Amino acid sequence: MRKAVYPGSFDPVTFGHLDVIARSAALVDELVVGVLVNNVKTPLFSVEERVNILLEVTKDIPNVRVESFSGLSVDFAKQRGAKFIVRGLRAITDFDYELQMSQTNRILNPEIDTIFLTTSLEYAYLSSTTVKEVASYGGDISEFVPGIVVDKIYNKIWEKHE
Ligand code: COD
Repeated sequence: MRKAVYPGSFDPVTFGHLDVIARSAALVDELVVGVLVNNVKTPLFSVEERVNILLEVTKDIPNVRVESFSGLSVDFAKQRGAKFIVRGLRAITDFDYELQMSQTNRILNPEIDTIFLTTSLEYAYLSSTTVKEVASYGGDISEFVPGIVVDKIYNKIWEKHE
């Protein structure tokens, strides 16, 4: 069985992430989307909330599983029997970071390779950070994230401002 993991923060998941999930799920038998637990960033959503949102928005893709994980992505991949880590590339700014991470991961575990999917043009500009910024000023984020996530983001931002 050909398996891959797609690790990330997904805080929140965007149409850009979902595009990478759908396209990479079509390349493998099973794709495990992994939400990192001990991320250094202060997240808007808890890990449990992010996992639940991802479960909801990927429910129509049968070979996608969603889990949280701690520690290294290569160890998560190995534990799940995956030979590939999937990452998305938007712009040259992603490239430096992603190249460094994939090469480090190859040294940590040479049996696990990273597959990069270039962003679809319509999502090339899109990041979780932009979504949070637009939402924090009350802007319309419906073009950026699935409908079921829109109100959750506004509510979270208002909660944090109270
Ligand atoms: N189009 C295409 N791809 C996109 C888009 C878009 N619009 N938006 C995001 N992506 C891609 C990103 O480029 C990334 O590849 C992936 O989706 C996830 O993005 P984020 O922002 O949700 O997640 P990151 O990049 O913050 O996740 C970082 C990890 C958690 C994967 C990383 O920190 C990690 O692996 N940590 C564990 C420790 C480890 O193993 N470190 C590596 C050794 S150096």
